[in-house]
Amino acid sequence: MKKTNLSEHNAAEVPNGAHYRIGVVVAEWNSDITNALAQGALDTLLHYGVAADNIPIVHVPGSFELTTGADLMLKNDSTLDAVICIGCVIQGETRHFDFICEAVSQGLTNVALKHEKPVIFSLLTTNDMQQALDRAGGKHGNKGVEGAVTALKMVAMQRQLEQQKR
Ligand code: RBF
Repeated sequence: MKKTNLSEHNAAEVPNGAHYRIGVVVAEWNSDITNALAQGALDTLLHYGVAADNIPIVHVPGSFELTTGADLMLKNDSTLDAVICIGCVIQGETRHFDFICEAVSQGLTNVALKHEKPVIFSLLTTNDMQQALDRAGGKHGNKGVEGAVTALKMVAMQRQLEQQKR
């Protein structure tokens, strides 16, 4: 599947989230972008039936801290089914781009494996601010929407596997 728009998805394939509890960690760096991504994720989770009370949200200073934020959320709330991590790193504006992107992608993978829960990478890694705007509700959709749909699908997948366990 190749998508041209991050918000694009087949609603019929998205599980109902009425009994799911999904945390969201939002980085404050580039907050105009990350708040738009968080709103996209929140609206999508609500749309697919997740109760507002079952969407705890925490903020961390920057994308580098998403790993710790996700780890602490999962450690302190065993009822969480998944965590969506939202950030925006812009290459033209940071020499740390490669370090941060590498650390976050590796870090979130480790957190997911440690807690055995889906941890979703909703991190925009763009060359410039315009590319970020295009993916935070602009012409390429909203990566927060994609993250929410991914979380719902992953929780359903995990529950299905657990039910079929033998
Ligand atoms: N955090 C982001 O989420 N996006 C960025 O584009 C970003 N650029 C940074 C550039 C520099 C030079 C530094 C020092 C930090 C940057 N951070 C950024 C913050 C980083 O994720 C983290 O919060 C801080 O390094 C503190 O650990």
